[in-house]
Amino acid sequence: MRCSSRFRWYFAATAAIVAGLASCMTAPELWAAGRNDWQQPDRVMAELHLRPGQVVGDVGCGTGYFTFRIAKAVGKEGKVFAVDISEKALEAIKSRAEKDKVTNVQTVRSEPTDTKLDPGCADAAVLCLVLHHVPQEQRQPLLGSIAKSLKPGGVLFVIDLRKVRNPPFHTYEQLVAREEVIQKGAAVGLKLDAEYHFLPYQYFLRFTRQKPQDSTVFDFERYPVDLAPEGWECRGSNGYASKLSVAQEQRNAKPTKVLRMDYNFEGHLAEGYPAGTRRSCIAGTWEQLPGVPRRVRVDVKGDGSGNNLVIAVGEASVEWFDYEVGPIGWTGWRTVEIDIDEHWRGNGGDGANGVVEAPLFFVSLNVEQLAAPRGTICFDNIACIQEPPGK
Ligand SMILES: C[S@@+](CC[C@H](N)C(=O)[O-])C[C@H]1O[C@@H](n2cnc3c(N)ncnc32)[C@H](O)[C@@H]1O
Ligand SMILES: [Ca+2]
Ligand SMILES: [Ca+2]
Repeated sequence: MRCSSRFRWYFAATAAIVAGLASCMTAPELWAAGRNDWQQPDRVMAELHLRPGQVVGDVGCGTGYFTFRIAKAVGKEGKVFAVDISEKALEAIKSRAEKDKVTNVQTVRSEPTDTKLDPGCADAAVLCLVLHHVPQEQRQPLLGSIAKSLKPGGVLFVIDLRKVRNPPFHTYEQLVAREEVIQKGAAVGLKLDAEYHFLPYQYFLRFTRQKPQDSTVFDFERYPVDLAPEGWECRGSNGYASKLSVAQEQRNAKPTKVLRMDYNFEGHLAEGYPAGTRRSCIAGTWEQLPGVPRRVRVDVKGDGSGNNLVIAVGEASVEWFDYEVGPIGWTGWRTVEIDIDEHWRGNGGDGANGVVEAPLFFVSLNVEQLAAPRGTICFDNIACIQEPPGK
């Protein structure tokens, strides 16, 4: 008899429940016992299209249901990083690898929002039945960390339980909707490009890490000279004494427009800042920066003032990060670059979780008084770089 696949799965699940009831199994045990029936590991593995020699991250590997299947698919020349936050899970993987003489599995103890994998190291990653164990606010950062570990063009497979009413074995609240995964993936540069519908309880999605996009460059060429560019403002408690404008500069034998900040700290109230550190003269823009910026680069014409330059970014969870460039000891043009995952001096804001989440919606260039009360600093070619550092 040929039966519809839905009927077959219903039948398999029912049979498992009956068998389970008979032996007093708990729901999770029941779930695990019949797993090959509903997980269809051979068909899933075929859809991963892994090739010998590839490097794959099995994130939230557990005791290795997929890890060892992947290890076989990528062969001796390839490698599987078995990533989990649980030491116990990793111990189980290590014993099994030892017992079965599997040499291409390397365990990695991760943090909830950091896979600890090297940037751009993997051809593919698998995230199976993990997201519903991850608290809501950690899901996007975890996906971002996985995206970062993939080579550009690398793929992530996400398999998780469909968020349906009255789900078997889990509560509705625990489950993560397919749409949420797609939306959070998109925010970290993972594009949904395939979906498989053969699993009875789970969605099965394939995402591709998008190739780095062109940087967003603010070169100020579209603004008239002398007018503060639209969307940018000059702030600070004596902001009116400071002025933001667009200036014409002769640079490298080529004329260009730049953002010019004439700052004046005199009369500034130093409230809330250590004596002698007066923060003012903030040039900022609210234009959203698409993609997943890893670094911010800006050309700066210094004034030799010795004042402090700080670049701040605001991001998707309404958190603010301050990156300290240091004292402006130079005159003439210099390119400065900050790695937005590191070297930050402080953070805060409504959704502060210490993680930079895409997209950035705010970039500002701040001068703090350490030395001279007045000066002029110019900025040009503010760029958001999509590649991870070291690329
Ligand atoms: C239900 S098991 C799934 C294991 C395996 N992927 C599978 O398909 O059998 C979930 C695993 O995810 C791990 N986990 C939960 N949150 C994690 C996170 N933020 N990063 C990495 N692993 C995580 C748990 O420790 C657990 O081993
Ligand atoms: Ca310019
Ligand atoms: Ca954040």
